[in-house]
This record gives sequence, structure tokens and C-alpha cells, in this order.
Amino acid sequence: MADLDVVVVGAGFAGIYAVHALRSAGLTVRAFEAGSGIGGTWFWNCYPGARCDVESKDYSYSFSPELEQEWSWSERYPAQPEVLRYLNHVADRFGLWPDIQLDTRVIAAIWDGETAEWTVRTDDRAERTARFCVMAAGCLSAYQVPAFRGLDSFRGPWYHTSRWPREGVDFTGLRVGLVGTGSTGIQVAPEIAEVAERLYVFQRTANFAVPNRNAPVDPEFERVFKTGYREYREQARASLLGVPVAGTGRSARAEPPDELQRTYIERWQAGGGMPFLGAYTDVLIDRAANDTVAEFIRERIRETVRDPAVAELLCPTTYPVGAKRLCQSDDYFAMYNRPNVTLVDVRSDPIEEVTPDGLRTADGFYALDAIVFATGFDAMTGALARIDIRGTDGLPLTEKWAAGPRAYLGVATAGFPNMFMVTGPGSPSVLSNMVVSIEQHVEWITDCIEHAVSHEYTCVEATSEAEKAWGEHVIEVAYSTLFPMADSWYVGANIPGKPRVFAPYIGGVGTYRARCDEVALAGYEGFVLTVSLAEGRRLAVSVSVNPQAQEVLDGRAAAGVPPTWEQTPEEVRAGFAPVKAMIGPGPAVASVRDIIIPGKAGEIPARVYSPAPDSPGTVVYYHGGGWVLGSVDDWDACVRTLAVAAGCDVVSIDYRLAPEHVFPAATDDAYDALVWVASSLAGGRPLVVAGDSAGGNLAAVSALRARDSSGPALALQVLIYPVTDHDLDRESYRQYDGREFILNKADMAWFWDHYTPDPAARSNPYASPLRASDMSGLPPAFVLTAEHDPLRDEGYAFADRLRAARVPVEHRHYGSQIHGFFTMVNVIDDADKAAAELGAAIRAAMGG
Ligand code: NA7
Repeated sequence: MADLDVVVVGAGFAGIYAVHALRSAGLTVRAFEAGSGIGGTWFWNCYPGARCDVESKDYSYSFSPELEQEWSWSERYPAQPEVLRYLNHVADRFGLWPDIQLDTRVIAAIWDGETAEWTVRTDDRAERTARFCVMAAGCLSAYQVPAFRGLDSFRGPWYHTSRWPREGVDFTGLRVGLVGTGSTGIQVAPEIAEVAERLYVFQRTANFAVPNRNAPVDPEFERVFKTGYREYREQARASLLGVPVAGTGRSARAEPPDELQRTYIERWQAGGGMPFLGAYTDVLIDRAANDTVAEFIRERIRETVRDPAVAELLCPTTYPVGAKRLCQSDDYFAMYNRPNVTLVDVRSDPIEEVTPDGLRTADGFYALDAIVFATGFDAMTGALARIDIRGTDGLPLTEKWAAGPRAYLGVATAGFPNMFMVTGPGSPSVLSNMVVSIEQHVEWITDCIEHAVSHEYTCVEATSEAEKAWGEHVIEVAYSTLFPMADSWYVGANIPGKPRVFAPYIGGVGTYRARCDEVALAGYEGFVLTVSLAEGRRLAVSVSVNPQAQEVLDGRAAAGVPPTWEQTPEEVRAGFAPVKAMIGPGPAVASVRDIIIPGKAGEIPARVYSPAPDSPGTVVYYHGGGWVLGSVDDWDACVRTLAVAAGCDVVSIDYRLAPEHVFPAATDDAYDALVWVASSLAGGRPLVVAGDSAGGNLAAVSALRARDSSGPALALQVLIYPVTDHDLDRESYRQYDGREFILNKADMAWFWDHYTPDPAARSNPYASPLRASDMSGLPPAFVLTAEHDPLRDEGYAFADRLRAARVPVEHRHYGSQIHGFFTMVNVIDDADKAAAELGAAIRAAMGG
């Protein structure tokens, strides 16, 4: 048995969220972090002037709406200390510290195919085994210091910006040499120039930079902005770079020169790099279009720097703007007007050596008291290359990647089962707003691990074919742009000897996300999922129960609630009162009215929830309760929550219950109600059926009946841990046989006995929809399943059959949840999360 379900390597933005997400899924996790604090990049890069070049409102987690509302950024672009404070706040708020081990560097991760476990070694000589390994080691963490001859002989101190002394450095009165003029050099230079007696900037390649226009965040702006944060995040997720950028939508080449200037001046005045690159559709793909931006920026440099010779040296000419990171600074170019700053062009006058007293170039000598290297990183692959990672048959990752990194979707690599990389090579990663890409990867990886665990797959491994095809796609997209034209760290050009491979994926954050989702939806297409353990060996992973769900189970045990199957229907119904009281009321809904629907067998009471006046469509909802208990009243809280989340009318149906009314009474009422709503209430707008448990059964059956009898057209069927088959001989029934998880096998047998006393009737597809001979032509489905639920596997089976019949299916599995959790709003946070997810799916299906 492995020590842990998952080891996470690193505790920066990625590792921190991975700990939270994996733990929330009920997995045991431990993150190892080399630093003495969390934060990764934001921990190490504490040099003066360190600041994020993505706006704070974008460069922050979106997974928690509460966090998003509570936290206030002080500046438009956050400085390093503030980002670090934010990350520490996140760790405090979500109680992540117990699962993060600081001051511990992972030095090796070795795969054992026999046990299907990773052995992870750390520099404290400890060893842990884990089923899965999530590499969150950072894209820019392996810093590089150029191998200058004589560096060891230098008498003064030298620093790399990424390992800056935490106590700070005082350069007052010193002669300082700065090597490197990338994003970092440009940020640190003005800070040093401010205090040093003299600053020599050794520039190899001039860089484009645009202003930040950094400023304090206006509280009123923040207040208004936060009211639309959720929608804004959605836009970010669907965008090209992970930040919603308003482009003109036009081609720069086709734009009249005046108009072009106006656009650029506006953006120059507003500040920020992405608005420049996104201003016109062809800036990043057409050299002539790109030149219009490049020349605009060069003009601004010439305007700012007084000495024309220095200005010319500072003007980049050798690569398209944006093909290297477009830098941002409010004071870099103006710094060259200071008398104590000298620009040294080491392209024409290369650095030859470091001497005890300074730096010698081909043509000169610069006496220095300190040297600062802002010389960048072995990006994207460097951090992994520094760990001894060995996959199947002991193959080292460095060997596999000797000719350049290869990874399927940038998230997994063939030959390294159960290992995932957050923002790895082949994903949008460093070409996007990292936080958006990190969240997307962490969530995808968590879902994938949950899927493997709940299906008892021991190994998840990308296939070489999928990896190859994806790699070719990444390159094809890259070479359709101007990016490969620069000697940038995106292609590894900054590291001597590194194979030149374009590492990040440029296809866009939104497009990439959609592809990843498709892969997952298709049952992890391009991955092989295997159960490869030797006979008799138990799986190492145990999926724990969500703590709030566990409290509910404990509460029931403490109250001595007897199992359903030991009670009479009357007792079971009466027993729901305390559950209802525990759940409490649902949210306020603008209008709620009770109606009577004329059914073929009599009146069917129902309740209409209308959260807004102009509903985009109608959901017909069937409550759960095994066809024996439950009512519109009992389910009021969760149906309200769903109505608010979906933002549309929801009609909750009080169908007839067993044993007083046996099959097909409930499904007849359910279907009659649907037909009536379609003709009398929905007004031609989209219609959705939904239900949980036995209600999920009625929803699936109503969809079948509607198809079979050319009844109402449905935009979606929402099936929340639905009953889809009467066969109780499934793995999930065996797992929960005799165990009290709200519902167990004996309970389910009891429900079937009451609903369909005639066993032959149970195979009727209108009782067991999984038995329908043909699933084609059914409406798209959103299937939700819970791990600790005997109904789990029939939910999976139903989703699989729909998919096989080419019905679009979105399947969401809650890996630590129990049967019935969806009704427990106010008690289990995942109930609200599920309602939000279902609400979004319903809105989308209604064309919202
Ligand atoms: P970068 O962008 O890799 O910049 C490194 C700088 O150091 C760049 O100007 C390099 O010149 C220069 N460099 C590297 N090696 C040498 C040698 N041997 N001699 C002279 N100059 C050298 O790293 P940053 O830390 O600035 O930024 C990294 C990312 O962090 C940034 O893109 C943002 O995403 C945040 P070169 O251009 O290679 O000629």
C-alpha cells in the first residue's frame, strides 16, 4: 500500500492548488517544496522591483468565489511581496499547511511497474511511495548563471535575481554590473540605478518593453469589477492568453496609418503588453503587421532616451515583437538618462571573463564591486531535468527528452505512467496567464486521477501515438506564427546545447481547454488505462469521504437511524423530517407558485420556481427517494438552489409514490407532467428534464419516452446519481453492501421491491433505462455520479452507453461524495458546487 495517493512536487501557484484540489477529492496528498516558504517563483524572485506583468485581477485563483471576493489587491500589477502574501493567505484559508513540507527538495522519482507506485526521494534522505506524481516544479525555477571564465575569482559578491538574499542587498555607493535585459533585468535595473554609484548594464539583445501604468487599485473600480468576476473568469478561460483582451478584430496591415497610430497610442497610454499583441489579428502571424507595432515601440524608445546612440542600441531589431516575452516597465528606458548608468553592448563587444575586480569584454574592462545576473532560466524542462525521474524499465526522463521534450497535451508523457505535469511543455503554460493555465491543468489532472481511482485503474499512461500527434500539432501551430523567429527561451535558445524545440502551445487557452475536455469526455482518449496489478494485490488508493459528508454519516450513526430496508415505507417517510430540518431552507427565489397539472391518472401537484422574469427555458425536475418517499416540499431547498444556479424556471413534480402506486405510476406522472409543461408552460422555449436518484431514473425514462413517442424535444437530460438498472450485482453495490453510506444494496433492493413488485417489470426500459435496446437520438446528457454510492457504476454505465450511441455526454464524478449529497445544500459545499455546475450546463443547453 502506497504511503500517499499523490505526491506533488513544488508548492508554487500550481502545487498549492494541486494540494487543495486533490485533497478536496478525498485523496491523500503531500507537497514537497525546496524553499523555506511557499510561492515558488514568487518565493525565490524577491529581487528589488520584482513585479508580475499580468494584472492582479487576472493573476489570481478563480476556484473559490469567496476568496476572489475577500481578497483585495493594492496595485494594478502586484509586486512580489504582495503575491507572496496572497499565496500564504490561500494556504491559511484552505488549511493547506499540514500537507506541504517545506525545505525539502525532491531529488528522485522512480516508477515501479510491479506495484504501480512511484518512489519519491527527498534531500532529507526520506522516501515516500505514491500512486500518482504531480510535477508542479515550475516553468521558470531552474535558474542559469552563464559559465563565464573567472567568475570564481571575483572578489565582490554576485547574485542571480532568482536566488536573491531574503534580507536584501544594499548597493549604495557601489559599482554594479548587471548582465541580462529580459523581463527581470528591466525590472531590477532602475532599482539598482537609484542607489548604486554606477550601474553598467550588459545587454546582449535589446528588448521591447511597454509601460505598465501601474497604480493603486481604485476601491470603487474593484467593487464594481467584483460584481462581474465570475463572468470575467469565464471569458479568461475561453480567451487566447488567459486574459480577456479587447482586440479590434481587424488586420494591422489593412488598417489606415492614422487609425493604427491611434490604436497604439491608446494602448500605450493604458499600459500592459497583452493589449498590444492582441490589438490586431495579424500582429503575431504576419511580419509586416508586426513591424507596425515594433516601429511604434522603437519610436517611443527614441523619444525617451536622450542619447541617440544609446537609444539605437536599446531598439530591438532582430526579432518580431512578442516573439520574446514583451517586457513591461514604467521607468526602464528613462533610466538611461541618468548620469550613473552605462549601457554596454555585449553583442558587438562580448564578455570575455570575470576578473577579481570586474568584468572584461573584448574591448574594455569594467571595474565592479558586485555583479547581478538576470540571465534567466532553463525554462519548462530544467526543473524536471534536475530530478532523477525514471519511468517504465528505468528509463530516465532526461534520456527520453534528450532531443527535446515530448508530452501529450503537455500534461503526461509516454513511458511515465501516473505522472502528470502542471503546465508542461506542449501546453499554453508560459505563453498564457499562468494562473488560468495552472487551474485548468490541476482540475483536469484531479479529474483524471479521480476517474482512475474510482474505476480501479492502476495505471494511466499517455500513448506514444497520441504524444507524437500532439507534438506535431504544437509545432505546426507554432510555425504558423512569428514566435519561432526569435532566439528565445521558448525554444531553449538561451541554454547552450539545449535542443531547439518550441515548447509551449500557442493554439490558445480556450481552444486547448476544449481539447483537454474532449479527451476526458471520450474516456481519456490517447491514454491507456489499465488494471495491471498481479492477482490478489489490492489497490493502494483509498478514496476518503468528504469531511462534510462524513459528518452527515456520523450524525446518522449517532442518532441511531435504522437502515431503510428494516423500516416500513411510512417510517422511512417520517424519518425524512429530521433530514429536511438539518438541510434547512434554500435560497430565496423571485416567484414560487404551486400548480396542479392534469395527468392521465389524475391531478399531479407541482411547484414552479421562477428566479427571473424572462426564463430562457424550463427544467422539469423529479425528486429522489426511491419512488417511495420524498416530495416537492422535501426537495424544496436543493431545487431552489438549482433554479437560482440555472437562472430559469424549474417545475418540481409530485409524482405518485410506491407502494401505494407501483410501476408505471411514477413514470406515467413524470411523463404526463413533462408533456403538459411542454405544451402549457414552456412557451416553445428549450426544455430540460432533471432528477436525482429515483428522480434521475424518471428523468432518463421521460427522455426515452419522449423519443419513442415523438414527444417534447429536450435540450438536455440531467441525471444526478440516477437509478438506471435493477441489476444489483455491480462492483459499486458489492462495495457498499452492508455499509451505511445513506444508501446500500439492501436499501436499493427494498426500493425496487416496492416500486416494481413484479420482478419481470424491472427489465422494462421504462423502469431500467439502461436496458433500452437503442440509445441513439436521445437528448444530450449531464450525468453526475458520486464515489460512495451503490448507484455509481450504473451511472457510469449509462453515460458509456449514451456515448457509444453518439449522444453528447458530460459526466461529472464527485470522487469523495456520498449518495444524496446533492440535496444537502447548506450542509455539504459540494451540493452548491454541483448545482452551479448543473446550472451552467443547463444555461448552455438553453443557448445562454
Ligand atoms: P530571460 O527573459 O531569459 O532574460 C535573460 C537575459 O539574460 C536576456 O537578456 C539574455 O540575453 C541575457 N543573457 C543570458 N545569458 C547571457 C550571457 N551569457 N551573456 C549575456 N547575456 C545573457 O529571463 P528573465 O528572468 O528576464 O525573464 C524570464 C521570464 O520571467 C520572463 O519572460 C517573464 O515570463 C517572467 P539574450 O536575450 O538571450 O541575448
